[in-house]
Amino acid sequence: MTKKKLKQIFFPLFNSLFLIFFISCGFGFDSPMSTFDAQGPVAQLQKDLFLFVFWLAVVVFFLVEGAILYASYRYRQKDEKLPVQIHGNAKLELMWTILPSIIIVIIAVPTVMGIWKTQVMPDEEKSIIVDSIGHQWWFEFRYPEEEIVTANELHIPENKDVIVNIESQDVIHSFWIPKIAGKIDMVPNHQNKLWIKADSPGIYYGQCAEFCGIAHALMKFRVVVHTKEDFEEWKNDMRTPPAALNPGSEEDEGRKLFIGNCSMCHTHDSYKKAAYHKEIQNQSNRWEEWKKDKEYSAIVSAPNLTHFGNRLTIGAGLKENNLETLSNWIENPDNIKIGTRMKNHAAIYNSDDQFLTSNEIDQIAKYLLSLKPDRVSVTTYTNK
Ligand code: HEC
Ligand SMILES: [Cu+2]
Repeated sequence: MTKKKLKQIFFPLFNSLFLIFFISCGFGFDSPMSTFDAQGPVAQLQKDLFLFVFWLAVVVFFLVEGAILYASYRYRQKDEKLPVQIHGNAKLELMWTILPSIIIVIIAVPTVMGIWKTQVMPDEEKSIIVDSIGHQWWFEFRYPEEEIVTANELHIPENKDVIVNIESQDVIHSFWIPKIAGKIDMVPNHQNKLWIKADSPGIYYGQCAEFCGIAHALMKFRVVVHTKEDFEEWKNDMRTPPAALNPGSEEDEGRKLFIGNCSMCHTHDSYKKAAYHKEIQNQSNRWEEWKKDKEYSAIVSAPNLTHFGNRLTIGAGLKENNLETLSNWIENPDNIKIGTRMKNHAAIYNSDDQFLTSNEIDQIAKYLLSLKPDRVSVTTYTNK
């Protein structure tokens, strides 16, 4: 091979390798969904394992590529003579069988240990138990011991083991909080378990990681990690009724409209005693309906909107929750998220005599934003 040809092959190759390297660095190892910015022991373990295998692979890459480059240069064709013709080389063959086997063992030991560590659940008595249920296209969170139910926002205290029981009430989804723990599938009729723990307070991003239909990429959630005291406050909040409304106020008008147009799908009073079991019964009835008719069943599962005024986001983690985005959503969920069951089934979009005026939409949005406990709310945290 001529020097010119060598240049033609190797320069583009090395340039693209460097480009790939710099691009991956440039995208930020601490972006909201980066697994490189581990913020809990499970994510840390997974990251350490990844880096260990990665650097080992880098070493193997340079050794093997180096040998190839060396051999192709050292033994390049110099004249017309045929090289010595050999058949097999026992020493070499033994070496390239034994060496990789050793490398595989070196990788297998910490991997299997890691699997054990993440699969063995912490002591239930000392942990927080959460049931997380995947729905097209949002996440439900239940606290069976506290009898609290909420949607698209998982609240946990810092530095405490949390056992998440994971299921689905339609298709297969996947539960993933990149900075706190790796993913596990949410499967209908089968419970998976994951334990997580977050090092410090903040707001973390979660995401469905299994293709589950048209809005799959738009199925997200937030994890609010509280200090220990704030977590107690949050639980109390979830049992406290919202502030009373002035009769005749816009919010109160919104309340009536909500009861008439939205409450057949959305529960918004789960702060009441015994509301928890009712809501779970509701959701499982809806699931039965869905199983009978997946396409057209008008009875669909919908996110619980209790204390919606305190929620950070709408559309399952898509947009910040405020008057503008919320009105936009109620006017037409398609504005924010395609394919929702709300758009497909709510009468306000599908029957000519039930459309809402923009004034009515505004009143409903104001009502939803007024839904928060009648007391000073807990600390707001920053995004991680
Ligand atoms: C036919 C059932 C149905 C009706 C009726 C309905 N919704 Fe929904 N709603 C849903 C479903 C399903 C979702 C989840 C959509 C998604 O994220 O894919 C949803 C989501 C929402 C969300 C976002 C919640 C979150 O945490 O992201 C809000 C807010 C909302 N609906 C408000 C309303 C209002 C206000 C009305 C009445 C004007 C209404 N909905 C009527 C089914 C319904
Ligand atoms: Cu999903």
